[in-house]
Amino acid sequence: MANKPATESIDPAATKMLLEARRAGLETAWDRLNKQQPQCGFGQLGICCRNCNMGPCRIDPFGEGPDRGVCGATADIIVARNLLRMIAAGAAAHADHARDAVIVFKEAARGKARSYQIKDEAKLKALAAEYSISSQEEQGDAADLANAMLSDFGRQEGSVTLTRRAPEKRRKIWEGLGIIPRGIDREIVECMHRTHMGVDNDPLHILLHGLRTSIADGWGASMIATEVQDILFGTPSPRRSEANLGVLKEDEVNIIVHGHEPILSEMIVEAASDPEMIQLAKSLGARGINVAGICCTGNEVLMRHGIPVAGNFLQQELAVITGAVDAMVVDVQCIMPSLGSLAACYHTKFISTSPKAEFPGALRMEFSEEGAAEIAKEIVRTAVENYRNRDRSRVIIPREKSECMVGFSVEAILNALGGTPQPLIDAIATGSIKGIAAVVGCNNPKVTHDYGHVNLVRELIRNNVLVVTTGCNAIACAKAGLLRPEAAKEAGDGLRGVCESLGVPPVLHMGSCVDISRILVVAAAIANRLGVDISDLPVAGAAPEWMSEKAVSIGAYVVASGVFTVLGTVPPVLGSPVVTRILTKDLGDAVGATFAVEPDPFKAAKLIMEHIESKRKALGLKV
Ligand code: BF8
Ligand code: SF4
Repeated sequence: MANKPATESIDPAATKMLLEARRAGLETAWDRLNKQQPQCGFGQLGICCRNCNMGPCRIDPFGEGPDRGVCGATADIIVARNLLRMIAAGAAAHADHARDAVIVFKEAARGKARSYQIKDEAKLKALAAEYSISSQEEQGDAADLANAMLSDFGRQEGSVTLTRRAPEKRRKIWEGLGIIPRGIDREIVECMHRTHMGVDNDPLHILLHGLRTSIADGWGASMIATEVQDILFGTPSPRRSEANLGVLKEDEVNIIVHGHEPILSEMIVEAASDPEMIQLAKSLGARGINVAGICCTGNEVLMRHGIPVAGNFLQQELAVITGAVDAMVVDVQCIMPSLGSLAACYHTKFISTSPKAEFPGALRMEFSEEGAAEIAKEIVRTAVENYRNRDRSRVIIPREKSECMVGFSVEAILNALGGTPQPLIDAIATGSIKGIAAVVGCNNPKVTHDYGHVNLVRELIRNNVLVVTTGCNAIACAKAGLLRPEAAKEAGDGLRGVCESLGVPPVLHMGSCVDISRILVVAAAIANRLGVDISDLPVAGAAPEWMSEKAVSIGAYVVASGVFTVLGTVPPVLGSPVVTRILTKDLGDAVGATFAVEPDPFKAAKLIMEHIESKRKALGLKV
C-alpha cells in the first residue's frame, strides 16, 4: 500500500486496526482514497456541472479550453450553484432528522409512541412559551408544540420561529440582506429550484440564498432537533465515560450504534439493559451486553447516558475489523456503504433500521416509533444470539481508551458557572480566557485521522482559548484525553485556572452535530448580555477534517451568524475566483464574518488567535 498507517491516523488504536486490515487483505476508506488518485481536478475545483442533459459541462481552469457550459454558465455560476446544492443537501439531512424527532415527540404526546416519554418538562414548558402555546395541560402543550414546530418546516412566509433567539443586531443584518428563512423546507426546495438550468445565475445572489438556507438549518432544523431530543430523552448533564476502540469487550456482547438519531439508539440502550436480554447473553456465555457508539448517535447516548464511544467517522470500518462486534446497528447519515461487505468477512450482523436508508449486505430490521421498544429488543436479541458465532481467534481489540467528561449542554454550562454566563464573560474580559473556539466536524481520509482535530484543539487551549466541541471532533478530543478535567494541565495558565476552579475540562463536549445549535445559543447569550452582535465577540469556528455536505451547511450558518470559520479541507470552490472572494472576503462586509481555508492545524490556530485578538482589541479588552 502507498500510505503507511502512521501517516493515516495519529490514533494508535486506529493504526493497529489498519495494520490488521492490511494483514487480512481488507479494504478501508484509506485504501479506496488511494485508488481514487488522482482525484478529478474539475470536481476538486467545483467547475463541472451535470444540472442538465446538454452537459455534463466543465470549464477549463487554465483558460485554454471552454470558459462556459453549453447554456453559457461560467465557472462562477457553476461553482456557486454546486455549493448551494451542497448546502441544500446538508440542511435537508438535518431537517429530515429534526422532522422525525418532532413526529416521535408528537406521537409520544398523543400516547401513540408508547416507548417514548417526556423527560424534560421544564424544557417543554420553556419551548411552549417560546412558540406562544398557552395550553394548561402538559399533554396538550406537547402536541401543540409539536404541531407548531412542524409548521416551521412547511411555513411559507414570516420566519422560522427560533431565529428569534439570534441577537437583535444579527437579525437586523439578516433582514437587511433579505436572508431570514421563511420555512425550513421552503428554503431547501428553493435551492433546488434556483440551481436548475436557467434560473439563478448570479454567484452572490445564489450564495445569499445559501446563507438563508443554512440559517434555516442552524437556527431552525438543528435547533429543533436538539430541543426536541432534550425534551424526549433529557437535557445532557456532565458525566464521565470512555472513548476509543478499547471500550469494546472481549467477554461481552458488543453492540455498536452508528448514525445520528437518538430515537433508535436510546431504545437500543434501554433494551440492552433489559434483564431478559442480559440473562440471555449470560446463558450464551457472555458476561453482559456492552453498547458503544460511533459518530453522532454515539455522541447522543454518550452525552445523556455515558454510553462509551468506540470511535469517530473513520473508525466505523475499524470497529468491525476488531472481530468483536456482534451487531452494528445503523440508522441514517455518515454510514459507509462498505460496511455490508466488510461485515460479511466477520460474524458481525450489520443491521439497517431506517425506512429511508438501505445498505447492500444489511440485515433489515425496520424501526418505527409505535413499536420502538419491541423492535429494539429484537435487534438486541439478534446481537446477543450472534455472540455464539464470534470467532475468538480473530478478535483483536486495541487496548487504547481514554476517560472523558461529557454532557455540556447550555444548561449544564450555566449550572457549572453558577446560573449565569457572567463568570465566563468576566474571565474573557480579564483575559484569563482569550476567547472561545467551536471546533467541530468530521474525519476525512485526505487528512491524517484526528491530526487536524487534536493539534488544533491542543494549540488553542494552550493559548487560553476555551474550546467547545461536537461531532467527530468531540470524539477525537475524547480519545486524546482532552475531555478530562485533568487536561486543564495542557491549557495556558489563565484557562487552566478557570477550568480547575470549576472542575471542568478545557474542551467542552456539547454534543452531536445538530447540537452546534447549542453553541449558537451560548454565543447569542453572551452577545445579548454585552449588548453586542455575535460578530463582535472573540469567538471563532473550525472544521479541521470536514467531509460531509452537512458540514457545508453548518459552516455557512456559523459564518452567517457572524463567526469567522477556518476549514481544514479545501471546499470545491477554487475554480471560481469570484465565489472564493465572496466566501473569504466579501461576506465580511455582508455578515461580519468570513471563511478561511488552512489545512495546517498550527497555522489554523494562529489565524484563530489573530482573529480573537482583533475582536478583543475592538471591544477594548486586553490583548
Ligand atoms: O453529523 S461530524 S462525519 S458523524 S457529519 Fe458525520 Fe461529520 Fe462525524 Fe455527525 Ni457531523
Ligand atoms: Fe452544462 Fe449549463 Fe446544463 Fe450545467 S446547466 S450541464 S453548465 S448546459
